[in-house]
Amino acid sequence: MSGCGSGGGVPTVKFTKLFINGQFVDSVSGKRFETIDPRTGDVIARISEGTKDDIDIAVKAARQAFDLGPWPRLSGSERAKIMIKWADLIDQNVEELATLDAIDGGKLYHMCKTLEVPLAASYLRYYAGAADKIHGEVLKMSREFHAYTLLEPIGVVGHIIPWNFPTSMFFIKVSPSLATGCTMVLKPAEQTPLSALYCAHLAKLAGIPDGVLNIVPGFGPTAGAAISSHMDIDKVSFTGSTKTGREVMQAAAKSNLKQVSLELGGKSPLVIFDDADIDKAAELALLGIVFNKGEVCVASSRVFVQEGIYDEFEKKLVEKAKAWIIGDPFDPKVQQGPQVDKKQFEKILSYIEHGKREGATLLTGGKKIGNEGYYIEPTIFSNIKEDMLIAQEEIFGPVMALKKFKTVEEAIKSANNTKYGLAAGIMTKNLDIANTVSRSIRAGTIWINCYFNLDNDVPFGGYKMSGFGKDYGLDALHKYLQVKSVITPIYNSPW
Ligand code: TXE
Repeated sequence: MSGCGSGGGVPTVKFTKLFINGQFVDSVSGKRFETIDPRTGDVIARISEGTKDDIDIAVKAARQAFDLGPWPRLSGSERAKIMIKWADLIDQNVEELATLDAIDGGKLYHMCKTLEVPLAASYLRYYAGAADKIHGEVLKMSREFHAYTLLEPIGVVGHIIPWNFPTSMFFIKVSPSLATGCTMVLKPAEQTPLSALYCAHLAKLAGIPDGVLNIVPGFGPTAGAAISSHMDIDKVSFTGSTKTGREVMQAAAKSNLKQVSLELGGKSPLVIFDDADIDKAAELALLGIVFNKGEVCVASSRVFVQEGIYDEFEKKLVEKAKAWIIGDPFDPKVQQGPQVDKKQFEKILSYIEHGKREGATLLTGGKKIGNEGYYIEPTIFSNIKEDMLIAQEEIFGPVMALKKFKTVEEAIKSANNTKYGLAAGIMTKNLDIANTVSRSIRAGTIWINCYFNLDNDVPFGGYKMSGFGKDYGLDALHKYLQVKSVITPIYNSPW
């Protein structure tokens, strides 16, 4: 580790203030909040706390930058040049950013350094590549008129993001909105504000004009709610819980009817058929629930296994879960760090207690580890009933609900037995089953014989109560664009 100056201890944090109009500034109230190291519960830094007054100032800066500033008026390729410079700076600062996310969010340092932070830079480059290819259509009208459409940036965007993937989530929101020429105010989650502020510093170095990107750390009911109810924000792009997503949408409706896109929770099924490779299936099922300590919206928290391989699968899954290495996320041997904070830690433990009380069989795990920090064992429940809380609610921790099934029809019914529809996995070598099941599950992403694989070009987002509006891919650009139709007569018409 380097840069932030940590050897796994508490780093010196360079940026702790709000970033508004290109400057790091104190909040209007002067208040600060503590961000916590989940390995120990110790304070890492005290961060300026943004509230409604700060959001108002940030929105003014973003509005000015949109109405009068260069960003929306630059050509796509000029915007792209600056975005690519920012991506290069992300790559050059990969260790600092990985350190900040690891210490702030309990995430594996090595995973952040080799995967998440480089992916963040790749989002910037992907959307930089799209910035000069955003155009409308020429339309043929029925009479002697012709029309064309312009795709215009929607204006000032409010991004509200969660804590589970702080750097990559930041860029999956910011990159397409920058490419379209929007300006923005982003509120990082209160648990993980450090990397967002560091990225703001790099944005300034890259040449993102003042006011285009404003970062206001703070809490949901104050700073977050001020974004969703603001009269001068044109669009809110939110990732977080279904409960808060509903509040964001209500606030948008009650204020200026700003457009809303929501990427919300999930209870994603992984369905494993008799012909699947049992070893691979057990490995994938475990990874599906313990990757990033289960703090993943697409975690495979419900696993359905066909009866012919169930017993062997269960045995292998439990063996693998017992061998999973939990500990300090800076240790390269460790596979799972602490949960993000005390609130999530207690929430997960209470779901585990609920599962036991409801009568599910605890196959392995179920306990916290040690007396310091927020570590939880990979936990697997079998013999679940589908109406149990642990089979219905998003736990957002390393807790799996496992169930045996007999037929394809039963598997489809079980997979769809949830209010969510974010993702699903299928494991089979049978093409007919793969095709039938992938078309029958109501979810935005289906993985066949793989899990978690996302890519820049592949749209991602929910069905049902997992939200609407896609991140990733060219689809994401359309969240930040609006279509204007321009109509003109071909020759001088009397009307
Ligand atoms: O989420 P919130 P929390 C799920 C997961 C987790 C649960 C609670 O199940 O256990 O949500 O986590 C901001 N107006 N997911 O409490 O509240 C908040 O400050 C506007 C799934 O952290 O949704 C943060 O920036 N904003 C998810 C962001 O919303 C508000 C990722 C997310 O917080 C607000 C995270 C309000 N009234 C949690 N209240 C996923 N889809 O990946 C809070 N916020």
